[in-house]
Amino acid sequence: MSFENFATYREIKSQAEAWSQALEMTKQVSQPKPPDYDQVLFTGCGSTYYLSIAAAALYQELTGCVARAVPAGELLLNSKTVLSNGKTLLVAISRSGTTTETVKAVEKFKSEKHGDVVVISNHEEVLSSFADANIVIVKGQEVSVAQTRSFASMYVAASVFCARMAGRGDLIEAMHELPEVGDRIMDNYESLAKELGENLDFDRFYFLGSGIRYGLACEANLKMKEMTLTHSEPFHFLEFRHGPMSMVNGKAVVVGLLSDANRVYEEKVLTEMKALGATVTRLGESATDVEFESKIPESVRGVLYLPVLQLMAFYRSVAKDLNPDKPNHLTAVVRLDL
Ligand code: F1P
Repeated sequence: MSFENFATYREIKSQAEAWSQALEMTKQVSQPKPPDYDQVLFTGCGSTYYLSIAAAALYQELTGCVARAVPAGELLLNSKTVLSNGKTLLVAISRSGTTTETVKAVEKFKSEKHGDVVVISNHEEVLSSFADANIVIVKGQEVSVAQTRSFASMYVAASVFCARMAGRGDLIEAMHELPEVGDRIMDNYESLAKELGENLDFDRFYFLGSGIRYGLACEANLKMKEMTLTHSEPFHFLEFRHGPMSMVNGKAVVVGLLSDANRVYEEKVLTEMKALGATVTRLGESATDVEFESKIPESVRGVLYLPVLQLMAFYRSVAKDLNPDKPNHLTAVVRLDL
């Protein structure tokens, strides 16, 4: 069978060109000014909520300003738990630009005059009509339901947005290496992704990521669920010891999205899980099972964790005779009568 028959495979393998477009589009868009806002909120649904978690952590790390992520459904129905009386910058992220909760939440945010809106999407749709700054990466568009190329393109855009808000032109310059490194990683490690993905002795996956990587661990986890119907969960590294590690056995895979800064603490968790029988896979800049060797600053190379984990979920889906292009019960966009 040719894996190229699957849209998901083609979209994962071609994503680096969408990263390039994200970089160029986001550099050009007019930016809000950080001092104008008391807080920055990132919002989306499903994958784009996990992207919001990753982006909010990066925004606060780079700018020192308070930033939070909230599911669009929560911003719509429980806005008093996230909105303050001050002026808010809302970054609304959506592949389709038509997800009902996200559109309704942004519409309400604007009508109640809470602040300004930045939209990051792959389609110029109704969500973009509310944008004060609109970033649309059309090369991230995809036909499959589970987000892969789209997510990565919007994440690169969000990373550029955060770096620009922090005045870090140096980081944006370094990001130009990402597409080439991404393609090299896929060439070098697709076989590892296939080997792990096709091993159906594994029945549970845990994705560990801390700081700016936790949202990415959540997204990798969602790919595993959506494409393969496998029990999987994301955790912050040190959190995994506080109960969830009771699930570790010889059928478990523990995937570590390793940082440079806290590597010693993160490695210790993985070593302990290996001793409990887990198969451990490390992704990171160097001396890992998946080595980036990117020389790109840690804060803006997060997208590099994604392709191998997307491919691993893809190969497991096919090995289980599932169709990764059509995940169980799911549609590409959730439309509600709210
Ligand atoms: C949001 C979303 C996806 C999910 C699935 C259904 O879509 O929930 O995150 O993976 O594809 O739609 P969008 O608002 O990003 O278009």
